[in-house]
Amino acid sequence: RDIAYDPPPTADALHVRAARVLEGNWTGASTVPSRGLYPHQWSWDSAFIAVGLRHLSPLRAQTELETLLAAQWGDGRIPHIVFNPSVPLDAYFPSPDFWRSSTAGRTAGAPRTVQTSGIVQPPVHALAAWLVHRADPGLSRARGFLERVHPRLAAWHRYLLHRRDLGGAGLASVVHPWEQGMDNSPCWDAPLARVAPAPARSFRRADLDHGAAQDRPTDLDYGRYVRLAADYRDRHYADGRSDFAVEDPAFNALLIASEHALARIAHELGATGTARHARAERLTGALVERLWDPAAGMFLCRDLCDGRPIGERSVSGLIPLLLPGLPRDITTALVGTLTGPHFGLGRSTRLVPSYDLLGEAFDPHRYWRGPAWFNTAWLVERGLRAHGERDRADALAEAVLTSAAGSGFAEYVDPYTGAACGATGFSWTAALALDLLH
Ligand code: 9YW
Repeated sequence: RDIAYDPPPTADALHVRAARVLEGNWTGASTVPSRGLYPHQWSWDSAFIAVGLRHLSPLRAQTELETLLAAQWGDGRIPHIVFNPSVPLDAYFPSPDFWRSSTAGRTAGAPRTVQTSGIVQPPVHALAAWLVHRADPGLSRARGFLERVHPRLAAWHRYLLHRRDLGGAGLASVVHPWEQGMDNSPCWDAPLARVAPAPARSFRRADLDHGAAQDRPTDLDYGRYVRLAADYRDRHYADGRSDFAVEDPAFNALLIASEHALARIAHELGATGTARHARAERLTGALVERLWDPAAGMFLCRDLCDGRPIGERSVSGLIPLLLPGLPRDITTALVGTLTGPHFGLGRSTRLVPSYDLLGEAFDPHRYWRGPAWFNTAWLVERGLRAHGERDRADALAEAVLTSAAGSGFAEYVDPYTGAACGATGFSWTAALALDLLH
């Protein structure tokens, strides 16, 4: 090895290392979140990945989103997983033979040629598509990228705003913890307690082959995830009454941010986009009306089964900071909560913990019950910047870069120490660090 021409990898700049992670996780048409743990295509992962990929290859970023959208169902839903047929069935649970999309999902219009899950994930896609377009508008126009994705993104939002308005107030609901993306958040403890778990012997968790059990959801959590997903499948993925139905602040804030992005996409394609911007503003009003909690100084989830707010503080309730149309008193309160004792940003923590530092269920290592994640940090960073909190945004961006690099692009980190948890070489960590470098 000639040191002058082949320096050791640790000496490489952050962007080279991040690019290498994304290169290694690219399958030819999309990117896996993590080679070992998550070997298929995940919906909101792909959106975040595209946001970073646009700096390396706008073409690959467009392809990432196009591959996902090609698996869209006839009713408009974008499935949370698109399965790679060349990966063995036992590499990930629940596998295609659990979801049975092409048969159980037929009435909802599941595709015939590709296998998918039947639940969804947060709608970050229109926002990602707009950012990807902006990275290289010439290429985007030459390929007709926005023309092709626009109708699919519009159908996706229509699905969420109609079939998933289970509370009747205009907001979209999630019917499974995996849909909101923060699987074992303490917010789900109370609503999940009503769900009879599937027996642990009835399935085999593949995630434990790759992750430490104490950093992952428990077997009891998994039993309930399996029960809810199997019941939904057995109802042929029809939307309506469900044992688990929650209005979540982050899910809806991302829908609103994406609605604004869709307005910009429509405008680029020659429409005015005014109606979409107006709808986004109406949804922002509904979000405040339904989920803002002045005493907590943040947004809370609402459990539709009993109609009550869920009294747990999750990072989800800070993500609406992303929205341009929030009243000033709310953004001020959100920044206060973010930097106060419950989340400690800039005081005891450098990245945003996923859950209340003072909460009874707080655990700095267990998945979405305390650790800091990079996608939520990226969203909060955008929110801070959008509302003029430049110094705080700069500090958070810097913390993302140092923690991403220092942890080997970990899936999540201890919010106090930045120590790596879960998988390393994680795609959205690399992608979003790349985005913050630009
Ligand atoms: C699962 C892929 C997904 C993320 C989720 C995260 C986890 C577990 O991994 O889900 O089996 O789907 O909670 O947000 O999209 O990275």
